[in-house]
Amino acid sequence: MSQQKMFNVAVVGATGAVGEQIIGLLEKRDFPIAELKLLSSARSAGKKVTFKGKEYTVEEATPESFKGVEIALFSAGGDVSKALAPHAVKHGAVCIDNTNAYRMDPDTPLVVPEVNLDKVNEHKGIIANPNCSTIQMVAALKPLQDKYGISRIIVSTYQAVSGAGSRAIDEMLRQTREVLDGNEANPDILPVGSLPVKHQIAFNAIPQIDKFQDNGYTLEELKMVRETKKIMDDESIDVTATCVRIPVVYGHSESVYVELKQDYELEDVKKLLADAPGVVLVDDPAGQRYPLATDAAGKPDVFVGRLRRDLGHARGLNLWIVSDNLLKGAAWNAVQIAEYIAIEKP
Ligand code: NAP
Ligand code: 3JN
Repeated sequence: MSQQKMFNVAVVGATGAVGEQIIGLLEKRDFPIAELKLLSSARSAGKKVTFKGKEYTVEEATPESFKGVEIALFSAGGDVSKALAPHAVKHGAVCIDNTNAYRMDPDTPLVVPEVNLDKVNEHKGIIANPNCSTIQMVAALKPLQDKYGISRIIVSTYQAVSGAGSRAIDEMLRQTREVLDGNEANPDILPVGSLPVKHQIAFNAIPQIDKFQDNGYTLEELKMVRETKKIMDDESIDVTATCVRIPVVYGHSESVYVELKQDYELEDVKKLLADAPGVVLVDDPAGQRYPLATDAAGKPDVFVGRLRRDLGHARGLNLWIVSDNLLKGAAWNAVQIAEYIAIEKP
């Protein structure tokens, strides 16, 4: 048997909510790393991070940081990816980008391994990781698309604050304490939008994730629409989304209605999902068991339940889909792609 090659790996955004999860997974999965570079902005440069018992010093990310880097995992926002990923590619690295920067670029594969892993082989230096809300939905719907075809998807999300970064987690916890103490919530971070208008997230639901677009949808909603069509490789699927932030720390939940192209039996759909890679079926109304964010947190899987036929449309199906937004929704999906490149790729 040939020896596993070891890779020089860079994590850009290493001090962030997603970056920390990426580092944790690289350690847990014993990723074949020769040298590891942990990169951030100048703010966190000098910070110490322990990886496999060894202390690493976080460095400021610059175009020169990528000399000798073979795999670079980016989660420092779209502007950083746009500014630095081309330099990483020039230095010979394959970039796995967690941001919106390249997702809809026709030359960049947008990959969810359970759906379209083969697209990785078409990359020209950058592979995009989809938005967290898209990843968990398409991972669960892919087996249905393959067996029955999908004509329409209507999704409403219930998204955890960790999706908006570590400052949003702190904000939600702080506000909760303030409100319980009888004080004002003093919102400061959410929603992340184009205006300085902020709303209370503690004990609330905010129907805005990312900036509003001219058509009345938010960018998060349009990401779901566009990315779903690209990953499922079918522009004809009608997708509409409403994305809502709720006061949960980890785990996005989604109410998803799909219209299938062919008739289905509910029991067949359950079996299909129970057997699907990366998907766990939790669907036991009699036992009051269904996917919950608190159960999904910390796990790599996509949990699906509450399966029921639509009462008006015979080929309509309702599902409840839950996953840890920082794991399958970001870090784990990226590390799965990195493992394919480093270990499995022919
Ligand atoms: P976060 O907790 O706020 O962390 C941001 C990270 O980016 C920090 O490490 C920060 O370093 C670094 N950074 C900021 N500006 C930088 C710069 N100019 N140069 C280099 N590094 C810089 O945010 P997060 O939740 O981890 O999310 C980070 C990004 O990942 C998001 O903006 C988004 O694009 C992407 N994301 C994707 C998904 C998904 O759905 N796949 C989900 C969440 C996030 P400092 O410590 O120095 O500030
Ligand atoms: O809000 C969430 O739950 C997911 C957020 C994702 C996100 C946050 C800031 C910038 C993204 C993303 O992955 O689409 C971006 C971005 O890259 O534009």
